[in-house]
Amino acid sequence: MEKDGILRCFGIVAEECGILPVGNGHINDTFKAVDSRTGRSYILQRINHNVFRDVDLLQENIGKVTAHIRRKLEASGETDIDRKVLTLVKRGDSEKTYLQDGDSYWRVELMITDAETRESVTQENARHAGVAFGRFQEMLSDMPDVIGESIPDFHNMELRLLQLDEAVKADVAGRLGTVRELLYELRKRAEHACLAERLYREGRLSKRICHCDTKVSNMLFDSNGSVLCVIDLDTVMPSFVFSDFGDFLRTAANNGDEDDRDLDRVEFDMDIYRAFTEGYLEGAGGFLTETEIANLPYAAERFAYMQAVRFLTDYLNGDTYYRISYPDHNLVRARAQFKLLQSIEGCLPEMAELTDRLASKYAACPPGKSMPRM
Ligand code: GN1
Ligand code: MG
Repeated sequence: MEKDGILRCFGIVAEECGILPVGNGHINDTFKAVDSRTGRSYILQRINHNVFRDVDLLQENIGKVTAHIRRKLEASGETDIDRKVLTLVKRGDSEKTYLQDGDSYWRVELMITDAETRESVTQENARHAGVAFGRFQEMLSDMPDVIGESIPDFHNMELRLLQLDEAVKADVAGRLGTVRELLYELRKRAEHACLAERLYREGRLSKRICHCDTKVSNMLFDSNGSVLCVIDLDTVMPSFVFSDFGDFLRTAANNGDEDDRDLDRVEFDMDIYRAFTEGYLEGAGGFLTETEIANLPYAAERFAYMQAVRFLTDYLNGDTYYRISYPDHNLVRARAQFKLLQSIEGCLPEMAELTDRLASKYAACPPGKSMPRM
């Protein structure tokens, strides 16, 4: 079916020639369309079914999460709610919020109007991002519905390490010889990297509903610089709060690029850490436990480490997951993430001291005060 036909199934009338590609996502294909009768704008997306294998679960998750956030915003007297939470459009003929057409899966959302994105991170927008992602987790912390994992074991560190071991054993691309030193360094840190999984097994850490793809490009800003809305809810799933805290810093607090060959540029930026942590603790309010707050510096380590492991695994597997631009791209990425990890390790005492200080200012449950919630 053509895209205008897909839209008609969602009750929207648009000319095929006016349905234009937008955004720069790597996973789904995204288009903008305007309903010629009402003038209202919509986002049409083809969902990448190879990454998100259970589209029914995916769409149910997003439906539950957005409905819960909408109820919270209404209860707190917010106005302009259609710009502050995503709205999925239902099909005309069913309660479903997606349509399968042959091999493709499609969904439609209301387009959020007069919104801007930011591609680079400053101290100011890092603080705004912290508030937005902290508040996002906080709003979902009492959601009664259960939601599933749209990518099973997505942020499971123990499984990521098993996948690395398998890739090493198979060495299908014959690349093991070039990565031995990096492998040795990563394995030395494996036990520490799995701290969250251990705390969870011991009943000292809970899973919450997290965004799991926190980056500055996944937020929409109002023209005055404040955050309107958190977007890209495909990976929203139960995880440790560390997912959202750590993965944001992995991208935002790196002075170099994710795939920088010049490792001298790859340094952890403590000013971004301070601004983001301050915002995050303010946004999260009182729901975080002592264990969660005390391990926020670990969250930053965990995600630089996890990404080094994932890139190295893909390199050994012959580049089957991440899109690459040149033959050793995944190795360059893995080395850059490892350099970021080393830089974070050097900052840990300062991060711990700062986090404690900010927690006593913003969080209802600062480290030292016991408020177990397991
Ligand atoms: C992928 O495609 P993008 O940039 O949103 C990956 C993340 C990684 C990231 C590394 C579904 O995200 O987990 O951190 O690449 N998403 C998926 O650049 O695997
Ligand atoms: Mg994404």
